[in-house]
Amino acid sequence: MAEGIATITLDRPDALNALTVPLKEALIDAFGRAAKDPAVRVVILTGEGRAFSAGQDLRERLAADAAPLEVELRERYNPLILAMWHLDKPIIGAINGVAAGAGASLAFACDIRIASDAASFILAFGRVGLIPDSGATWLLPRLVGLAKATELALTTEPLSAVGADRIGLVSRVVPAEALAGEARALATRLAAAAPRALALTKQALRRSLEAGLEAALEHEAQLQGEAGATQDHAEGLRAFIDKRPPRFRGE
Ligand code: T3D
Repeated sequence: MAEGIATITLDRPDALNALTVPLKEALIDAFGRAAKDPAVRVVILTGEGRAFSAGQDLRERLAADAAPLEVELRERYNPLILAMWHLDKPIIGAINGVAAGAGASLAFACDIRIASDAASFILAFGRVGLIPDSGATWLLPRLVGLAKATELALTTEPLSAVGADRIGLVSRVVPAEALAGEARALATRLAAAAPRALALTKQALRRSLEAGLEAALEHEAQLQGEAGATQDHAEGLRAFIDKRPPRFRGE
C-alpha cells in the first residue's frame, strides 16, 4: 500500500477474472481489512489482464458440489456487496475491460468508476437464464435510471465505455494505458481529504436513498433460486461451455 491507497486486483486473467468461491472470499477479506486498517483511506478495485470481471465462474457452477445459487448469493455475493456498500472509505472502480454479470455488479458497487476505453458492461445474467443479482437490480436503476437499467438487463447487450459515460455510469473514459495512473491520481486526491468527512459524506448519500438494499438482495436471492432451478439455466451453462448459442425453451 502507498499513500493510504489499497489496490484490490481481481487476478484470474486466464478466466477473465471470473468469480470463484476463493476469489469472492478473498475479496470479502480484503474489503474487511481495508475497513479496519486506519492507514487505508481509499480503495481502488481493478482487474488483471483484459477484463475487469466476467462474473460468476460458470465452470465452477457446473461442479457437482456447487452451492445452490441462493446460498451462494447469501453467503458470498451479498456479504461482498454489503462490505463495499458499508465501507466508510471511497472505492474507485478502475474498470479496465469487460465487466459482465456479477462483475458488472461489483463495478456498480464502487463509489466512482473510471473506465478504460476498452471497458464494457454486460448484464449477462439473462444469457444463462438468470436474473441480475449481487445488487444489480438495486444499484443500476439508482445509478442510471430505471429505463436504461431495464434495457440493459433485458437485452443483455454490451454497453461500451463511451455509452457508459453518456448515461453517467462512469465518471470518465481514458485511454487504456492511462487508466491506472488516472485512478491513482484520483485516489491520491481522495486520500488527502478528511477521512471522517468522506465517511460521513458517503453515509449521508447512502441514507438519502432510503430503500433497503438488504430487502432487494434477499428478493434477488429468492428469485435467483427459482431461476437457477430452470432448464433454461442448465441450457445456458451447457451452451456457454459448448461455445454455441443457447436454445431456451421457457422451462
Ligand atoms: O452463484 C451463482 O451462479 C449466482 C451468481 C450469478 C452471477 C453471474 O455473474 S451470472 C453471469 C455469469 N457471466 C457470464 O455469463 C459471462 C460469461 N462470459 C462471457 O460472456 C464472455 O466471456 C465475455 C463477454 C465476458 C467476454 O467474451 P470474450 O469473447 O472476450 O472472451 P471469451 O473467449 O468468451 O473468454 C475468454 C476465456 O475466459 C475463455 O476461456 P478459454 O476458452 O480461453 O479457456 C472463457 O471460457 C473464460 N471465461 C469467460 N467468462 C467466464 C469464463 N470462464 C468461467 N466463467 C466465466 N464467467
